[in-house]
Amino acid sequence: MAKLRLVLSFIALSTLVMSSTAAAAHPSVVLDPAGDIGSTTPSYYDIVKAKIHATGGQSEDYKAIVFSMNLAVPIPELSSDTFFAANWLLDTNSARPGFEYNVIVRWCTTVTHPRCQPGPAHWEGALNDFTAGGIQTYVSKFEIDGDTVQLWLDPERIGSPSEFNWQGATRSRGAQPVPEDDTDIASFRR
Ligand SMILES: [Ca+2]
Repeated sequence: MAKLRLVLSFIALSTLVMSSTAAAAHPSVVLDPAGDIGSTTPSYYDIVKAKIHATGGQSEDYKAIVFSMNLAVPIPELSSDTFFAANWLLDTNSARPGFEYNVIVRWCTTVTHPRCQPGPAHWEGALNDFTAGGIQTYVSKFEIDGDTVQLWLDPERIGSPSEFNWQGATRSRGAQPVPEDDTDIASFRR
């Protein structure tokens, strides 16, 4: 009887380990050095870590791909003439050159970025689809908390890829050709 209990608890433990692995769903993390930005660039543009992971693997209650970024310092209160963007550039189609999507969390006005939503300076989430001529749509679920920026995206909005390569970047101007900081290319699989 003692032996049977042991076997049963082993099965229970294995099940637990397996389900927690499934819930983790292959997070893709890339670390970036602090202090690798221009000397006059504020430190909140300095990426120290960027990550992509999937949620909803077990319950399917809310299935999302979560994009997050950690900056060297907390983002302070920003003025209306400041532009800040966290970008996650996605290469979902290796047969097509360049990135297919840009996932964006930004602080903007229509003055600092022509495609920003109208009104006073604000945070917004956006998705740029380069495969559709750069069509931009907005993303409603995002969060800025101190030095951390996060956005939750429905995978269907980027063609439900099971894997892709990606790169994190920060920008201080809309469509800034050379970002203030960027990460190495990483791979995500869900
Ligand atoms: Ca950095």
